[in-house]
Amino acid sequence: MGDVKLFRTWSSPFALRIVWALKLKGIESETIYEDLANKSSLLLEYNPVYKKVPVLLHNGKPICESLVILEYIDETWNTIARFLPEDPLDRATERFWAKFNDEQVTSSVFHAYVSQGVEQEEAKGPALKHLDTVENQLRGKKFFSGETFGFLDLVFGWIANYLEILEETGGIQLLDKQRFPLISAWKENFCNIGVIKENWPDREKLITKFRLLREHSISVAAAEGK
Ligand SMILES: N[C@@H](CCC(=O)N[C@@H](CS)C(=O)NCC(=O)O)C(=O)O
Repeated sequence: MGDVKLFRTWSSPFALRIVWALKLKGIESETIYEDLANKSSLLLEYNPVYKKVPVLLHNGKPICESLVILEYIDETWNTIARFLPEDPLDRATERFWAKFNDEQVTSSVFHAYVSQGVEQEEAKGPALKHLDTVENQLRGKKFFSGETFGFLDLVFGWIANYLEILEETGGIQLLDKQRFPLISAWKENFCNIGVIKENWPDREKLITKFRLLREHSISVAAAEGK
């Protein structure tokens, strides 16, 4: 397996994808916890472009960006628990939805989360529309990849837990069971997987962290006159 190290923070949903992936494949790794307010020189050396976590270090070589890391793990340890399907078209489709999640869904939800009042009501529109699209991806399926858990479940995994933290700390309701019955059912299936439920960050700590994060984002936006 070689030497595997993961640079992460305890709360990063992007890093959590990698924690799950390593555990699901049974890959032993060392964890290096970063303080993003005071990034280590190693993090800056290994991810000089984005300076973000997660970074996976395999035999001294860094791999950055969580979606890239997930694919690297899947290809390198390819005999156990494959995440991506074999068929090139199916693989391309899963990559498309992963990109949609990271570029559209997360940003629209986050925008609604850090907004207030009328602006928040308006920002809910695009977030809900994106979640409708995600809901449609689950039609006739137990997991995003079909009957079995796969790559897209790791990608959309944040919806199963972080979203309710955002709802609670942002005074916003998005994942209504009536409107999103398939996401709600998937959430239960997903959270019942041992590796998933055993590795969620502490809920109370997340609430405190996200409350502060939201207050900070709102005061920065106010100072900038937004
Ligand atoms: N696209 C990146 C996003 C990673 C990301 O945003 N990481 C955050 C923590 S959740 C970070 O390291 N932020 C530090 C910064 O922005 O300076 C990925 O998928 O890995």
